[in-house]
Amino acid sequence: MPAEDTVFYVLYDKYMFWSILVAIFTFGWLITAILRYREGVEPDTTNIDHIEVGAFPVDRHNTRLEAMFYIMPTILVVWLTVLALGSNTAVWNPNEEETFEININAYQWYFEFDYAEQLTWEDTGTGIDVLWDQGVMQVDATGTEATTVKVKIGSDKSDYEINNGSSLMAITANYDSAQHAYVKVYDAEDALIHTWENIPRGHTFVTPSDPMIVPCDELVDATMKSKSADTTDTRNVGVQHAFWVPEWGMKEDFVPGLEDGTTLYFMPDDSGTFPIRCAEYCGLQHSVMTGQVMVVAREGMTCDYDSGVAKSDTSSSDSYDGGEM
Ligand SMILES: [Cu+2]
Repeated sequence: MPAEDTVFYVLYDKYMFWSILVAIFTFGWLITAILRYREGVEPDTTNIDHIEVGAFPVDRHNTRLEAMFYIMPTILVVWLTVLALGSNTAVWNPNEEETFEININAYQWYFEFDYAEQLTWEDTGTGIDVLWDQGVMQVDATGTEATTVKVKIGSDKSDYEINNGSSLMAITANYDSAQHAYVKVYDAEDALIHTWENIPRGHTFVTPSDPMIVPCDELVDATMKSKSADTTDTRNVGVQHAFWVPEWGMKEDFVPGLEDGTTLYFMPDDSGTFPIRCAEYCGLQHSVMTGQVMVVAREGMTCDYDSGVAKSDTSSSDSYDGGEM
């Protein structure tokens, strides 16, 4: 979701369109008047009794034209208001039935991502496919550079060797979808080339070591609360923070003491990793309160904004594509 795709960027384009139209008209008229009434050019006064500098020519006024001076700008302002309110509606009133819910908690000085819904995701386009079936894990890495497979299920970790261009089968009977699990595939240089991960409901990630992982093409409904690291004193509720993803032009405050928290909706459409910053001064280590948001494809899906694959049709950006003026 680059910032150019957000409703407010689209709104900016629409305002720019109408501003340019008004500017062409206004400056066109201005230049015409300058040329027509410049010094040395005798104005055509055949139908005018007298012209006085600084006074409206009441002898020969045009009621229709004067009314237009009021009506046209009024219509334009009303139209721009409708456009602006439309963007607000898209941002604040999404269809709540089909959202990916996540809780974002801010502490001094880190973010915590608490999963209200399960998410199983896998890298796409790497040529590797991870499958789990009845406790058997299968890594199909045919024709790739894969050499090592690291598996984590709950707190158990194990490593497997894999020959170039082959696949791997392993019995991992204790896997169940309620546990945090991942399969990471590395090449001979120890570079991570493929990830499969299951994030169960109730799992938490903490910055800066973990990213916030969200699915693409789904409306993410984030509930944001500021909490105190000191849980022994319930009166201690935390301080102001703000969750900011600069590349998306998106920001929301964490307000201490607000019981239901604040809400942020966003729909990422391109996979990738984007930096998060705290945008509200929150104490001595405010500057290191950073993190990353990772947009991934759910297992078996791809992030393909243009063709609409896996795209929810209740998305807020649907009714605001850039083509519409
Ligand atoms: Cu902060």
